[in-house]
Amino acid sequence: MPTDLTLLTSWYSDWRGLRVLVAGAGVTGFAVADTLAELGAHVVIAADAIDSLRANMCEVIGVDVALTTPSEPVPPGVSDFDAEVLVVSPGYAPHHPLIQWATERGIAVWGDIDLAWRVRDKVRVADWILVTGTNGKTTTTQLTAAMLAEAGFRVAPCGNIGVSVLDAVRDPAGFDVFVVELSSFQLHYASGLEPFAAVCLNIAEDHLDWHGSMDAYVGAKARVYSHTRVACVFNRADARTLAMVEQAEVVEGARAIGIGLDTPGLSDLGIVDGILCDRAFLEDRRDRALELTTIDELREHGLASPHIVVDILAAAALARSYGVSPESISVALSTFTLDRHRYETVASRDGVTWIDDSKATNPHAADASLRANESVVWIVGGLLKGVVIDALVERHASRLRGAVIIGRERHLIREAFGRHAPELHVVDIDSDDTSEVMALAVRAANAMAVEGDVVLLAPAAASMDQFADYAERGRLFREAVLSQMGGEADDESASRQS
Ligand code: UMA
Repeated sequence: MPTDLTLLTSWYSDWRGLRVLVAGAGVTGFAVADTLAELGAHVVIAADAIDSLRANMCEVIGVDVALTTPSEPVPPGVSDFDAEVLVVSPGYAPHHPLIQWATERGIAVWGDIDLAWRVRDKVRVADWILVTGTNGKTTTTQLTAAMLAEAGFRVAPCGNIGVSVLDAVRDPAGFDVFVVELSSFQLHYASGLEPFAAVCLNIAEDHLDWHGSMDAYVGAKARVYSHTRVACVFNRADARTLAMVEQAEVVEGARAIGIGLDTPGLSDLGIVDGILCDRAFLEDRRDRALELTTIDELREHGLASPHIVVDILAAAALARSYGVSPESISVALSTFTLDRHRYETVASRDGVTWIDDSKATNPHAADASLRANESVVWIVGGLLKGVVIDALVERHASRLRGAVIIGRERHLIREAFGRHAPELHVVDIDSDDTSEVMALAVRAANAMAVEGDVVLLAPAAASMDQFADYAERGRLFREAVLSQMGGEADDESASRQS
C-alpha cells in the first residue's frame, strides 16, 4: 500500500516503511537520510560523491547509497527502489536528470525544508522567521538571532547559513524560534511553511543557470512570504520585494513592514537625522517613533556601511515583530561582529587600502562595495552563474584605476571590459593553480595601485572554479597581501570599513 503523504505532518506520524530517495549526500542529504532512518523509513541516497565519514555513518544507520554519474544519473539502485518520495538537496537544479526522472514518474518531490516543517514538533514547536534575498541573508540572519537571544529567547540560526534546519529541529535542547536563512534553491522546493515573519532583502540577478530565468529566480524568492502570520518585511528601495508582499497569500492580519535608509512612513523602519527608528511596532506610531540606535554608534562598531545598515533595519523589524525591545536591539548591536571576508580591511600600505570582500559572489554584492570607493583597482572574476556583468562594469568604469581578472570565465569579463572600458588597464591572471592565482593577482594589483587607491577583491562571481569556497579565496588574498606588503598587517587590518 502506498503511504498517504498528506498524513505525514508530524514527527509522531507513522513514517515506518515509507520509501524515500534522497538526492545529495552533503550537509542536507545526510541530515535528511538520518532523520528519515530514525523515523523508520526505507532510505536510499543518490549522489555523485559521498565522503568516507558520511558513507560509514550511512552503513551504521542502515541507509543505502547509490552513486550516480553524469552519464548514469539514475542507476539501478535508484530505478529499482520504487521510491514514493524524493527529498532533494538544494544543489540539484530542477532540470537535473534525476529530478526530471522522478517528476515524470509522479514521485512526490520535497525539499529538506518541507520535511523539516512536517517534523518540527519533535522537541518543541518553535516559530520560524525566514530570511532571503540576493545579498545580506547571512548577516541579517545572524543579526536577528543576536537580537532575539539578547531578549532572552532560545533561538537557533539555521538553513543556508550552514546548519540543516532538520538538525535544529532535532536538537534536544528545543528552541522558541528559528531564524531560517533560505536560498532561492531551498525556496523553490519548499511548500507548506507558515512563518511567523519573513523578509526578502533585495533581488538582483544570481543563480540564473540553476533557475533557468530571472522570472523563475524571483518566483522562488517570492515564496518566502507565503502564509506569513505576523510581519512581511520588505525593502522600500527594491520595488520587487514590495510586489512580492502584495501578491503573497498571507494569513489574515499579517502586516507589511517597509525598511529603508530614508525617513520611515507609518508601519516602516528607517532613518531620521542619523537615528534608526521604528514607526511600526508601537501603539502611537502616527505621532511617534522609537529610537533603536544611531549611525554614529554603528560606526563605532564597524557596522555603518549602507548595505549593512539595511540588514540591521531588516533584522530589527523581524525582532520587533517578535516583541524584542529597542534596548535589547541596541545591546545586541554593540557586541555584534561581521563574519570574515565581508568587506574586511586586510592592510593599509603606502596610502593603498586592501579590502577583502570575497563574499561578493554576484554583481549586486560587488556593486555595493565598488560604490563605497572613489578610486579602485578591482580584482574580479570566477564563476558567473549565467549572469551578465556588463551593467556592473559600465556603471563603475569611471572609478576604476585598473582591473585584475581571475577565474575560468575570464574571457566573459575581458569582453565586458572591452565593450565598456576599452582604455582601462586590465591584467588577466592566466593561471588555474589555486596556490598561485592570488599571489599573481595581488602582484598585478600592487603594480597598478597609487596612493589613495583601494585594491578591492569583490569578484562578483562564485569561487568554486579555482577555490574551495569564498572563504579560501579571501584567505589566500589576505595571505598574498600580507606576504607581499611585508610582515603582519598593521592595526588597521583588524578593522572593518564603514
Ligand atoms: N550533488 C550531486 N549532483 C548535483 C548537485 C549535488 O551529486 O547536481 C551532490 C554532491 O555530490 C553532494 C551533495 O549533493 O553529495 C551536495 O548537496 P548540495 O550541493 O545541495 O549542498 P549541501 O552540502 O547539502 O549544502 C546545502 C547548501 N548548498 C547549496 O545550496 C549549494 C548550503 O548552502 C547550506 O548551507 C546547506 O545545504 C544547509 O542548508 C551553501 C551555498 O553555497 C553555503 N548556498 C548557495 C548560496 O548561498 O549562494 C545557495
